[in-house]
Amino acid sequence: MEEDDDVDDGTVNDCTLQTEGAWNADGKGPSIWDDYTHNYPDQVKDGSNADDSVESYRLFDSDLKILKDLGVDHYRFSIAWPRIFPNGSVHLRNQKGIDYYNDVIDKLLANGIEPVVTMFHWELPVEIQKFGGFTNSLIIEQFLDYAEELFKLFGDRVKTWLTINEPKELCKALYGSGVSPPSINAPGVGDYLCLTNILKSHGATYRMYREKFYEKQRGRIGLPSNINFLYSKANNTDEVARAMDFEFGVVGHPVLSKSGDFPPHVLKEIEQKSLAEGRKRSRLPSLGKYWSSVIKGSSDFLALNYYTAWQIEPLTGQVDEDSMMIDERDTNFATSMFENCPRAESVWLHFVPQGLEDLLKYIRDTYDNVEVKILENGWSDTGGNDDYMRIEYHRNHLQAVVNAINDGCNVTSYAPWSLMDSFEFTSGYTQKFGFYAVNMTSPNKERTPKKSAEFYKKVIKSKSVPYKF
Ligand code: PNW
Repeated sequence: MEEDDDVDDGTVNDCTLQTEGAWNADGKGPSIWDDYTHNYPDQVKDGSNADDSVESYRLFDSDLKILKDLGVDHYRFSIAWPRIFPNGSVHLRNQKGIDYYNDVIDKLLANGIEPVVTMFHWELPVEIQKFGGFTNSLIIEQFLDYAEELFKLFGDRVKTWLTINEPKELCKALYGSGVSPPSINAPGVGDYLCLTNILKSHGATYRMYREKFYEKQRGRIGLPSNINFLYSKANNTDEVARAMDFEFGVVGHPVLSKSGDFPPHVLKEIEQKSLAEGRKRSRLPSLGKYWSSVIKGSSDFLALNYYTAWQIEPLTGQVDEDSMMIDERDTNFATSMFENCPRAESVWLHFVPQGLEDLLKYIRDTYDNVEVKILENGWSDTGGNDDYMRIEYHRNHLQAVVNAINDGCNVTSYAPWSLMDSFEFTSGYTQKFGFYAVNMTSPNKERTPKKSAEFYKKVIKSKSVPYKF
């Protein structure tokens, strides 16, 4: 990053489910991931679970030490809903869980590190899933109750809140393809129900904060969205615009556009298909006037997770059920990787830094140059401390951000994913994203800096992108 540029690039982040461990300690209730990994260990690549993980619940002081070692000024972490409300309902609270997050927040602040808090990073209380989770509109008031408690408990000190991590990826995995618990395979139906309920939960939370808390607490709220940039194989800009409406518009358009609704052609195409299937109405539930007005403008910045870019072409062959985009039956686009870009350990991830620059320009032009905070950006490998590819990844992505800023994009912060290696959902511990390795066989699970930690320290200290390392 150039000397004169004002992006705050000090943050790193981690997800609680992936790092805390202590899955049933001190009164915590089970999340759907606890149940799933216990009941179906064969569904996790290495048969592992997050029961202990890297033990941030017990070893937060070690995390704090490496945060200070890096020199960051923000730390993004998530609150595990069932750690403080064991069955999801706020009438039963677990004081020890609350004490833990108070301690984390206070220690961060005492060390000059601002807490950036995700309310929900996929640790859904089992009891809530029993009633349908995000496919039941009851979730809206359950989430609202939960969010209100978080503002009351922590809002005096937390000034940046993120509601629900990656709605599109979450809905697709849980209720579309069903690759994650509760494994509901209802593509084009379950995922859309989930998406609308998340948008409503998020919008209602934003309004409630504004009405009840903003005056005193003065915090800001965002909805973290993973957006991969899509390039047309045929170099067709119309295809890119239409595909991006499915990739980001299904989450971003209702929040950021003037209509407060899904992109018009997305609405039209899904409705036409649904009617042609003999249904009475669109599989994509209508938001309606009231909810559109709640959701419209319900974020103070665009919270962006960027990892990679893909190629698209009109779908001609068979539908790929595993496509990471929203259902191909509706998008009518097939996605593929670029042949010549280095591949990470995660199958969906390869090295396309230009995609970040192009995405930021797309956001600038499509959504009125909204402020963007980059909340995740990272590279997975199989481990090892000489992680030069991770350094190249971050160096090139930071340069892409600088280029975009120099071109008028409104980016105000950058946070890599992630601080240390941790539990990577159905990939278990086989994919590493961290700047620090964790000794999983030692009692105190020591964190050791990789070469990339040294690199990132330099970035933070110099506020510039080092050309050589
Ligand atoms: C993120 N994609 O999810 C999550 O927010 C993190 O918890 C996770 O550790 C990280 O990615 C690395 O996997 C994503 O298909 C899931 O492009 C899928 C995609 C991107 C991010």
